[in-house]
Amino acid sequence: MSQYFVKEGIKNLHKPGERLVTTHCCYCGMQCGMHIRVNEKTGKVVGVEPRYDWPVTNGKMCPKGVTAYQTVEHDDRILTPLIKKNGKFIKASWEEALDVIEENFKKIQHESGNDALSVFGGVSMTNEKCYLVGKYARVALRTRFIDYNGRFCMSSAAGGFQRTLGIDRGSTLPWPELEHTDCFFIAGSNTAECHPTSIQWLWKAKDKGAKLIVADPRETATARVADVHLDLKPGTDSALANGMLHILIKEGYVDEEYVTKRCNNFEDLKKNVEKFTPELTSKITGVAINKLIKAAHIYGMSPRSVVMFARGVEQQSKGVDNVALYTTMALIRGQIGKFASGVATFTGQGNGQGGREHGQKADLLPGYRKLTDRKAVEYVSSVWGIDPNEMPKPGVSAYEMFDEIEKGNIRGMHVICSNPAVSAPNLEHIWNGLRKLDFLVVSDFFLSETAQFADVVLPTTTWAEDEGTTTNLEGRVIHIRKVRDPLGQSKPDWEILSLIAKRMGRGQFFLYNNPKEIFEELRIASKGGKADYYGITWDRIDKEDGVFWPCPSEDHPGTPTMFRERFGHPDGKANLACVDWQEPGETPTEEFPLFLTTGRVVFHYLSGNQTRRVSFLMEQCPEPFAEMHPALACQYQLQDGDMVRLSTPRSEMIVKTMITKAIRKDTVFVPYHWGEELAVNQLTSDHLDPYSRMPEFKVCSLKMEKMND
Ligand SMILES: Nc1nc2c(c(=O)[nH]1)N[C@H]1C(S)=C(S)[C@@H](COP(=O)(O)OP(=O)(O)OC[C@H]3O[C@@H](n4cnc5c(=O)[nH]c(N)nc54)[C@H](O)[C@@H]3O)O[C@H]1N2
Ligand SMILES: Nc1nc2c(c(=O)[nH]1)N[C@H]1C(S)=C(S)[C@@H](COP(=O)(O)OP(=O)(O)OC[C@H]3O[C@@H](n4cnc5c(=O)[nH]c(N)nc54)[C@H](O)[C@@H]3O)O[C@H]1N2
Ligand code: SF4
Ligand SMILES: [Mo]
Repeated sequence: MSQYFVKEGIKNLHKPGERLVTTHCCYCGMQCGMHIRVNEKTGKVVGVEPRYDWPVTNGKMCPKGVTAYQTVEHDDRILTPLIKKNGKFIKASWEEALDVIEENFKKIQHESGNDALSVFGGVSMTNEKCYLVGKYARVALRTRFIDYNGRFCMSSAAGGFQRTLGIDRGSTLPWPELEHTDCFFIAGSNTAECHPTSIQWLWKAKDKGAKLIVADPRETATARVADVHLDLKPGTDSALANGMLHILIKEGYVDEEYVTKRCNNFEDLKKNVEKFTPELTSKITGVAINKLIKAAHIYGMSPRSVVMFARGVEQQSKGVDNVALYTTMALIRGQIGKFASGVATFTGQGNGQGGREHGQKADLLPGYRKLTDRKAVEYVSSVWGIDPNEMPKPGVSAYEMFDEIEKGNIRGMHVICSNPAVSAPNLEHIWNGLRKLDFLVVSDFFLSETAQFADVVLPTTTWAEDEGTTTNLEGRVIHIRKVRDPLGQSKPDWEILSLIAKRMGRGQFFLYNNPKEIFEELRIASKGGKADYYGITWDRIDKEDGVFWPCPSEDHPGTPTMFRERFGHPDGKANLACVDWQEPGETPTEEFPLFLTTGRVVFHYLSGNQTRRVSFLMEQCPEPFAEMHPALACQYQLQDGDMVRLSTPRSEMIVKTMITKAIRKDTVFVPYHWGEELAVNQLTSDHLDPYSRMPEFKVCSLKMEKMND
């Protein structure tokens, strides 16, 4: 078979002189199926067609997905390594760039020890690459300091699922079953803008009479069509979930048999939620009592329900508690492990699920093994061929690596597939850290805001120039295909890491000829772990429309529905969450009287380093804005489009106002897809969840002032 795979039966999409390559979108966790159009003569990527026979997305795509192909051949692509000399980037050969990296990495480690180097990874990469980033840090650089952008994204969901269910798989059910769900309880997810192609499942279910409850301080497009919109104050999800649990228990909606057989802590839970009467819950959350009661009744009465959430509840200093409590709502209704029901977080990045399982996290090894578990260290060391005593200890979380830079403990960093100069909180601290580093390497295909700080920039390939697998938001491992050869001198990340490993004298551990060989090693490294990929092969993925982990052997069918019989804790039971509501890290004060919350718009992706280069998307949404209610605008004498200064205890920025009734009167929302003076992360706080170490991007206190003309 040629290296370019085309599924049969799509001949009608073919244009003369072109071939179609079947793959998936590079952006969000939906991983929509698509065919990329390639001009046969030039080998260039020229367009895209949706893939109608992909069972998760059925030919649906969003504005980012249909323009993603434009980034591949984009004029801004970095096509050679760049070395900074006298403050300017100079084009260089790979040998020159690797010489500089080897010299500086070795110098820093010689002077300050192995842990003076660090790695900041990302999960827009395939499983093969994410796996290799973890191995690169621990085996090639031999440092304990590695973490990744998923810390900003999925870590509270991971923590909440581990605590309650014992295994963190983003969804306990496959997406197409959602069509048969009777009730969706969606908290802190702007589904229509951030996972747009999920909406088809909601519509299908709604056509059959399904009910929709949405908890969000904003009336998002999804909240607008909800049966109940719980318009809570930012940072009050634990109170809301406890309040819902209170009503569900009081009104007899508990599945007693399921709870007795499959859950721990029910008596404690009853005591814990006792005080969360509708009155108290309403007082804390600001949601009207009748809405709370209506939502609980609709949810409680539905035979098949799904509790879903996203960063709105997770990017808080109590994010793990929030996730554990919302998951508990699904547990007491006996919904997990059954058809068309369960619990799911909307995984953010394309490989946000797979990328958090294979060792990019400061404390994790492949297959979700813990670095603090001696047996796990011994097993993975044996796969890697190193002495277990050589395995570095756990490091610190993504944001906390910048504290280590400030203290002088970390002196060098390799950023691979992330743009923290835009996307990390409290940017002043991040910018200072990036400036303070003695040596910074950035691997990217576009010169990001972070790359501007670098000493060496390494040109990587886009997702269309390499092959591999990702794991979508359902937990389904899927195939990303190579569409064209690497542009210019760019190289896939796995090859770059192997080259640096060789320069560091560790090349013998990185002898790969292609990504498939890495996947074969990953299968073994994950074998027996919670996220077991051992039974998954690339062939199976193609034949079976993806394979769901855990899949411990090649004759195992994979696991579309999690927890049918047992949960992931040693006793096989789920742990119901008993936690109180606590205030967010920062609350409004006299000087900063409003809430600021941040997030996304449909037209841009994360730090915007990719989508800000696509003209259609920039035409639709060229700049950030401060979304606020007309009543708030009136109080500040603001018209739509007026400029306002937004300040928090850390910093300030100036943006345009966008007036809409679709937000609480005490809350201002700003999207975060822009850099430098337009970066809202200048304002966000450095409060971290104590368990997941996830930053509180969703809540801080805000002062607003009208700018004089
Ligand atoms: N268009 C687009 N789609 C994307 C992305 C993108 O950048 N752009 N990024 C992808 C990634 S990596 C991620 S992580 C996901 C994120 O997907 P989402 O989490 O859906 O997106 P956000 O905009 O971050 O936040 C979701 C909602 O949380 C609400 N919210 C704010 N504060 C609170 C609160 O205290 N409680 C509750 N209950 N809700 C609150 C906001 O009003 C917002 O509507 O999207 C993925 N998809
Ligand atoms: N205020 C605020 N801040 C937030 C959030 C929020 O809601 N509010 N959300 C947080 C969340 S959920 C997330 S996920 C983070 C994401 O934040 P970032 O990690 O900054 O996300 P991206 O913009 O995707 O950055 C990825 C970079 O890697 C490059 N890239 C893409 N693919 C590859 C590849 O295969 N290899 C290499 N080497 N490079 C590649 C892209 O060009 C881009 O520059 O932002 C977080 N920051
Ligand atoms: S929904 Fe997500 S995966 Fe699908 S086209 Fe849009 S950005 Fe791509
Ligand atoms: Mo994310």
